Amino acid sequence: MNAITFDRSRAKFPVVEVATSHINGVTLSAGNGGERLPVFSPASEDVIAHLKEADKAEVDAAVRAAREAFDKGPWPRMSTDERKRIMLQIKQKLIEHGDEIAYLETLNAGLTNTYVRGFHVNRMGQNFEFFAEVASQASGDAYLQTKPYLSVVTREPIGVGALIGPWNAPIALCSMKIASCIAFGNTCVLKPSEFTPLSLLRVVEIINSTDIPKGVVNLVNGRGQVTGDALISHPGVDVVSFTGGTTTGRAIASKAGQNLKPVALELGGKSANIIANSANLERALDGALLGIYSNNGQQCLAGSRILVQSKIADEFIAKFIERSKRIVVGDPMDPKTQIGPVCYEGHMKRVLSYVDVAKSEGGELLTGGKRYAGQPKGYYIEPTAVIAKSNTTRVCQEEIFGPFATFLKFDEIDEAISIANASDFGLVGYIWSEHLPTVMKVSQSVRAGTIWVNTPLTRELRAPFGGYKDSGIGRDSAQDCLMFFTEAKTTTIPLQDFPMAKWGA
Ligand code: TXE
Repeated sequence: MNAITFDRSRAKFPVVEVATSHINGVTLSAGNGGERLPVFSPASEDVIAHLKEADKAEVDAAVRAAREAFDKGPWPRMSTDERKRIMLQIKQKLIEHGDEIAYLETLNAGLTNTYVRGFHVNRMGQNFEFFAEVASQASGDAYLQTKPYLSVVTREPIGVGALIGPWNAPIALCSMKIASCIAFGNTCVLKPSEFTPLSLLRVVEIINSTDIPKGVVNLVNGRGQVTGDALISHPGVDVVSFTGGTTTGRAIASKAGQNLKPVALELGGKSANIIANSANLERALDGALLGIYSNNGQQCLAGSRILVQSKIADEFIAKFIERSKRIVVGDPMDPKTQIGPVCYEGHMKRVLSYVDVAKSEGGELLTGGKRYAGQPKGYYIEPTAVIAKSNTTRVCQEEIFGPFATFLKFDEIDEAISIANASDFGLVGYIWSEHLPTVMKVSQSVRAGTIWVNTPLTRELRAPFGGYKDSGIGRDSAQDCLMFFTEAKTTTIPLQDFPMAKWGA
């Protein structure tokens, strides 16, 4: 097998040499100087570009542009129908550039092109349409109970959003943040992950090629400790929305707390995927494989703790191993590939380190556990599964965030529920069973923000999505995003004159 290589002159779509910031409708020129970081292709380990890190002054310029667009610009003041027209224009342009955006996403994040083009690009477009609709349907409240007053509650945009995104699904997750923030009349500064700056820089350029006023959507590139920290600490920011790891989430929430800024955190998970004796085994198997291995195993909502009931456990695990071995790992640009490389070298090493952790805890490696040998370079990992000794082990408690499944067996459903809940996380829970009382018991007892019954990974945009416990604070949904990205204002008007004390008369 020949190594995959990156040749800029033969790239399918243009790839910037230096990814900079995009402020007030303009992508900054790279110029000289500044901190520059290499940007890698996880498929080939080639340096495909560099990132010029935004320092404090550059972040300040981006926040000032967003502030100006919010305080004085037309966006918060325009009619909702006009904003909706522009949001739909954004959707159309992003879809038109879908091949280019998907190419950059695959090149930089290692997600398979088939998955990104077929799913994430459409989701990105849908996010703009969905939140345009939400904003256009939003309404306030009126209270007439206290006579002679009419009190009207309206929702006003909150201001400038600092949006911090991760590397595991950059366009799908960050487009949701941008769309849900700006739909209600806010402006924003997005900071993508320093590992994956390429697709989102292009997305923000395309957004700014529509009729959207300048300064509404800005982007700064750089590391979390530098650019991210400058952004969330900036006094011109009104609200912080973050998706990423729990440790970083804690730091961001503390900082936002000091500045009294509302914060939404979508963090990690270690979700239990419960397969009961009463499951449709074939469907549960399909679902368990997708639940842990899709998106190269890097997703917060993965079903990463697979709990199988004893009567079916041996058969189920044997079939899971057999299928895992036949999954196509390889070049993420190849339409046949099912699992591409994980995003960066340090992450690959971290994921693989859990194989030794599992063994040292008395677990057994069932399949995989190594770098995939079919590619001479790149951060590929064989689809991996272990069976753990108990739920207290690290492989059952820590988010591994790669193509790495951990199995446990259980006897009674109550035991599975206890195991599911014995976790610091609470993002999602899965139950596979054809027996309604079992389904209802699990869905009512597992402490997680979303329960998937006989289905994997189904996001209903209208319904809340977010975590209990260390999986986060806040929810994404039509209503939750409206509440988060707007302030409530009560205006009270007497409907007739009323007696007033005449002080000093
Ligand atoms: O994420 P970080 P990391 C989990 C997953 C993964 C682990 C660590 O388990 O292995 O987190 O990943 C920015 N101020 N998830 O370390 O640090 C950073 O630049 C402001 C779950 O790569 O959370 C990037 O843009 N910003 C997950 C973003 O935070 C800061 C998705 C995410 O990076 C910052 C990703 C700071 N002090 C990882 N420090 C999910 N929920 O889907 C970092 N950042």
